[in-house]
Amino acid sequence: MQLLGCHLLLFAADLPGFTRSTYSPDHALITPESRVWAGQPGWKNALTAHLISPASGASFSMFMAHMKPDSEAAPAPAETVERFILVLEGESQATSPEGKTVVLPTNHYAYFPPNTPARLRSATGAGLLVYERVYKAKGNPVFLHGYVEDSPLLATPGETFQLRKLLPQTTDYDFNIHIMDFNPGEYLNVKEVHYNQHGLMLLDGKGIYRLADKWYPIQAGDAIWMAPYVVQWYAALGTTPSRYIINKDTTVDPL
Ligand code: UGY
Ligand code: MN
Repeated sequence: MQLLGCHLLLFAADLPGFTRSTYSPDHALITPESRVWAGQPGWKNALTAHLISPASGASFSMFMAHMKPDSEAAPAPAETVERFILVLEGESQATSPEGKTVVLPTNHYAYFPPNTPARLRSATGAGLLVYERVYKAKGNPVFLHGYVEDSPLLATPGETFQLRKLLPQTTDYDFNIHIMDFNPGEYLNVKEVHYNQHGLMLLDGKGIYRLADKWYPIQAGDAIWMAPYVVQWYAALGTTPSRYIINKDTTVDPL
């Protein structure tokens, strides 16, 4: 039976020793079967899986957090570290610096500036994608939160994808979080090369990601690390739209 092609395709992901994950100095693909869950100081009743961190040459960390019922996260570990979270499943709650409870269901996000009294917990359990980095600007970023779909679509001259930026585009914030939507068949017009680094997670759909001189089939749940200047390009394929989340440091002078 397993000699039939369709069976081989179905079982490929479960083959002992098989993974699509790959790492090179300028990019990495981290697929779900490669996530390693562990405890992390400050995360009570929660497990985290780091996908990208300074250990891979990045200037930021990107990790998943599995918050069990009645869990909480201490503030980001150093006073200079800022944190962004997107709720992938379940519901978490933040306490604003003013002490107000902010409910964060799936597809809601929150930004915690460095050294904030704002707190994060989950009463009933939640799955999060978390970005952390050392704050590099000299502004006054504040705690904020929102629902992804409420964020307005922005102009993308020359491109067909739809773009949302979840953080304010002011010099108070030294990075932004982009949500990019593609219909099947749409692709990046610019074959990008730039100084910014990216940590990406494909939230929906499937397609082909070009990184340097390699083309990777990817699907929802896959994460990608892009070092500065790596050639990057995406084409959405299949029958359903693609959505990805990606971080980008923007207001920091590359010098
Ligand atoms: O803004 C960006 O750099 C973004 N378009 N990059 C990407 O999607 N790989
Ligand atoms: Mn880019």
